[in-house]
Amino acid sequence: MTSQPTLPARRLLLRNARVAPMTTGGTETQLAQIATEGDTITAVGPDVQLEGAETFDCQGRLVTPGLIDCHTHLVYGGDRAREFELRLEGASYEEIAKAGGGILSTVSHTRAASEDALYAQALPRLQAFLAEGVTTLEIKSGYGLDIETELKMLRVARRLGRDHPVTITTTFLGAHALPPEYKDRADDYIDLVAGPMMQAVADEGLADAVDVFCEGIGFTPDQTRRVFAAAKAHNLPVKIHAEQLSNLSGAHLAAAEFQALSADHLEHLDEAGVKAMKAAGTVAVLLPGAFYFLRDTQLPPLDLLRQHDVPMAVATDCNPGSSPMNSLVLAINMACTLFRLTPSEALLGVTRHAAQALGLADRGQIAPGQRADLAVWDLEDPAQLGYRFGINPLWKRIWNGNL
Ligand code: DI6
Ligand code: FE
Repeated sequence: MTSQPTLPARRLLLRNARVAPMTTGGTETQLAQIATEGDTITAVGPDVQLEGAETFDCQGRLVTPGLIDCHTHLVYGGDRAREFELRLEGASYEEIAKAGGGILSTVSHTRAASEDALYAQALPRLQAFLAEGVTTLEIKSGYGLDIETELKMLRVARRLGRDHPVTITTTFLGAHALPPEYKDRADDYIDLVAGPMMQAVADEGLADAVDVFCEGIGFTPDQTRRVFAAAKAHNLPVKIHAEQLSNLSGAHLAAAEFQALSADHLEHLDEAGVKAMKAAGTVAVLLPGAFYFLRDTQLPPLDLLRQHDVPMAVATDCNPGSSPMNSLVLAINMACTLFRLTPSEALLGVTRHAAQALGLADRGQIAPGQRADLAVWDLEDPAQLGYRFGINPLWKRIWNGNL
């Protein structure tokens, strides 16, 4: 997230913008003018004017905050199409992982790739997100699992952010899987992750947060705790992959003990976990793409999350194994069709709540003081955003006050 390109300050007045209310209540929109100065929204309302501004007529089109994808593994080497075939022949995601495929197959491709090659492979994926109105995107490491390759992945992510009109945030996910050289020595590997690996990441300022895959095929709650304690010592906020395939109460641990920004996946989350998340302000990040692609049948506990008023974000989980999806607009559709989110819940999920899942208070809403990151859609109603799929409804994208 550091070192954004500094672009010249600019005054922009978006006229006749159809603005969604951004509450869970409804989808009723209002026509408004939006003024931006430099990188900031300065006024929103029916009568707003801005002297000397470049004026831009939205002609009644829907304007939302720029979309935020708060959970991706966008940087990786190779693909896993062969594994997809194996799953179609009956193998499960967990069986493939246990046989040394899965994440570890991507690890060998990522280790073998140069920094430039990784960058080149990630580029079309990033461009697909930008073309659909994404203005902030999180990228995790976790396909290196050694110091050198974890740093390489995070450097590529930072470089993508420096070179493109988007805010990239980075998350260190050294505890994603056990690398082959540490077979049967998971605790030793956690020593490396929580010790020298995290130190190296922190020394270069390469991570904005720390994540752990807490799962039967990942790491135990105790191992997770050790990584999070180290993150805390480095002043890095934490996030967790939890309750995706089983319930290890990882979300509870992350929320209650470490005030996690978010707990992600959550198909097997129970009420104790939901309550702990509410108490800590931890966002529930829903990943319908992984649910879809793994043909999961266990739904996250949506009614409990609603009942306890836990903010819900929606993200792609863009990764080569469980969610090779490069469209946050499609994730909105899947959140509605598969998880029965309302269109306004889904919109909040890719804006305000996604910002909260990244610990960013300066974006995700159309309001004075927020960053001038906006998406103008060739649509009139927020419900249309999640309704049609396979066509890109973006009309214009504004990042940092620039069209
Ligand atoms: N859960 C996921 O959905 C991704 N990582 C994780 O911990 C999948 C990673 C992969 O299969 O490559
Ligand atoms: Fe993930």
